[in-house]
Amino acid sequence: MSVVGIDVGFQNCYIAVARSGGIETIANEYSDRCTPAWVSLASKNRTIGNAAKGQIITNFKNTVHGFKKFHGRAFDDPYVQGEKPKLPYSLHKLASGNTGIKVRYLDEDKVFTIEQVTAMLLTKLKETSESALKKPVVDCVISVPSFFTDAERRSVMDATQIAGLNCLRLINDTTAVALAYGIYKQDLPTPEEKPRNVVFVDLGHSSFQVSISAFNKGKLKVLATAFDPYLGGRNFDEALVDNFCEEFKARYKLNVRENPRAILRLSQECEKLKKLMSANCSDLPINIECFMNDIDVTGKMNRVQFEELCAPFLMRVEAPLKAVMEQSKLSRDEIYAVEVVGGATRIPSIKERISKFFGKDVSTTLNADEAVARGCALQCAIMSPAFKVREFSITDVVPFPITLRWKSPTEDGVGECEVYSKNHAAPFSKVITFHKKEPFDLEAFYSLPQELPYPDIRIGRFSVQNVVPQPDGESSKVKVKVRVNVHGIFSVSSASLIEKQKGEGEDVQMDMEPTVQNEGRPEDQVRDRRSEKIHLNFTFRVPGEKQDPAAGGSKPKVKVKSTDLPILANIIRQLDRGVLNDFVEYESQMIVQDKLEKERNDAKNAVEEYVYDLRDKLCGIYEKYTTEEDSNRLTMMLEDTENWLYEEGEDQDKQVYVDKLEDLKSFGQPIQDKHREQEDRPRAFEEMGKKI
Ligand code: ATP
Ligand code: K
Ligand code: MG
Repeated sequence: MSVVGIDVGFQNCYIAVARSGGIETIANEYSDRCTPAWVSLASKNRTIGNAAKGQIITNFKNTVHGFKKFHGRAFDDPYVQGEKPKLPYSLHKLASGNTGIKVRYLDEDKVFTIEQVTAMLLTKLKETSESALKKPVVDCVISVPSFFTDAERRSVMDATQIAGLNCLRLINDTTAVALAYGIYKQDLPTPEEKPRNVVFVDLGHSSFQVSISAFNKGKLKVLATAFDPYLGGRNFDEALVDNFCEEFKARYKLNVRENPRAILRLSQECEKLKKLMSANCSDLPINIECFMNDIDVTGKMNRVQFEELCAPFLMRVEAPLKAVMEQSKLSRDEIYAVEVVGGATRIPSIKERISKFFGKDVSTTLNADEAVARGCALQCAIMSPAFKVREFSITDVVPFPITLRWKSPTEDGVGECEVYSKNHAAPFSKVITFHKKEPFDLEAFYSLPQELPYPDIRIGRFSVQNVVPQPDGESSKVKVKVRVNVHGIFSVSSASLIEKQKGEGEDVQMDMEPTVQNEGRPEDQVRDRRSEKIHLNFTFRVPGEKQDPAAGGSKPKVKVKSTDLPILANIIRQLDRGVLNDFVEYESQMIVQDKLEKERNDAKNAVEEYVYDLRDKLCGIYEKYTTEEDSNRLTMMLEDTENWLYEEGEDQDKQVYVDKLEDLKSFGQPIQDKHREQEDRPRAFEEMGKKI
């Protein structure tokens, strides 16, 4: 069983695995521990990661990046509409209203859903893990931003399924970092002592996340999270790009905005400049040769100018810090440390602002790039039965409060109840009791629109079916279980109809107001899914008494029968399940296609290599093992083959190359054999000499 943690960043992905030695971040085939979140589609195959990034200039229309935040988003979403003009590839409105990506693939126009695109990236990350671990990888833990909503999380989960992964947990970025921080600490307070409160800050390429966790031995509890989902390193790059676009327009009369390739090159150079400015205060140059219309451009900037240019973004750092402190109700001196991760926290002015706000230096004890992936791998190891890891329980929070709404005969025709408040512990499940005579719908939505990262507050409609009145015509008691699961995804997970058994029992109050009942400690939900079974015997509330779900004992027990009720879920923006299965199939076809294309290319390269190698040797070490005539004939053949490779041989089936190589070898091999024989002879004599 594999133990793999994956940080799928907006820009950079990292993989950590558990091996006998501990948690290790692994490198891809380019010996790079970072795999860019890039996918490039072409007429014969896909390239993903580093190789895809290399296609950006030559194949920019079909090279996709910056797609992480299209998960779960409507095409009409303001964020999506705002991104559209900035992207070199095309977005497409899917029939479902979701955001799709339109590219040329296998010489056809193709639209991929965002789940498919992320699945392509995950396929690459899966393969990288498999070649490092030398075994199949299925189980994994993947990180998402803490502000990801239900729709976004479900969409990422579907992507993992398309890629053939079994995601044991979607874990919030900052929670993964907290785990990576806490699990190795030997000096955490005991459960009875006051917890150690640590702030975690992650500023990546696209977003800013802050959380506070309280640590005791063997556990961490997230107290609060806050974020700016639209603040990240990319804002700083964009500010630089804007600046130089204007400057180049004035100085060189170039309209850079109209040229997507030029914009892409300028972005890359601006990002480099930004990074250099983190280490250097003085003027730094930007030089791009043959930028547009054969013109070379140059520019420069220093840190003071950069900070001025980016002041509007720097100003946004404080709000989430303030929010997280207010929510946690902690004072600054109750904060033990402020740990920062994420590439963009390397900007000195960002660090300064954070440290000024908390009145203490920020700590960089964690690896800024790899901590999220390491935390994911640790969580995966904890959840995997194959690994023995120190027990460490995590209680996370619900970032956005969730409300249920239903039709009700009383009040204004609707009933409503907030089932999860802000920062409610998660995972967690609750049982809500309804009194109904017929099937009913529960509409789930986010209660605070202003806090959500997008305007659509809906989560989904859950229809509780097969509800019937009691034999005496009265309403039936329906117990509905709602939960936020280990991935942070909400659902109405089960429902049951409770029937009193004839002739027995007390007169039980059937109030019209639903009652909410918490089930178990949140930790139990992670460890033991069985605890979610609805028990057959309930202790009902007797009129006039205070409700106490835990109490039993002296109260009269009523014999009841519980019947599971089917629930029909209609989830906002969720991929159709049938379509999802088709995508699983299609992804494996694309994997096969990529593999075949790779084999075809390898076969072609083998011919080319053989040509060069043999030609060299014919005028070198093979010279004395062949006649001049044979050698000339063969050299001609090699030259013909080389020309063929550039002409009709450029794009042939694998078998054609294999045959070609065989053909050449039938001439080359005898010479090679003679050479080897001759080489081996003196050695054979030596051996013989030793024996004698
Ligand atoms: P997200 O967390 O938003 O999904 P991500 O995880 O891909 O994004 P990171 O890898 O944490 O992002 O950070 C990438 C960002 O950090 C980029 O904007 C990059 O330019 C920036 N960055 C990296 N090193 C430096 C540096 N030395 N100075 C300034 N910025 C840097
Ligand atoms: K990352
Ligand atoms: Mg990140």
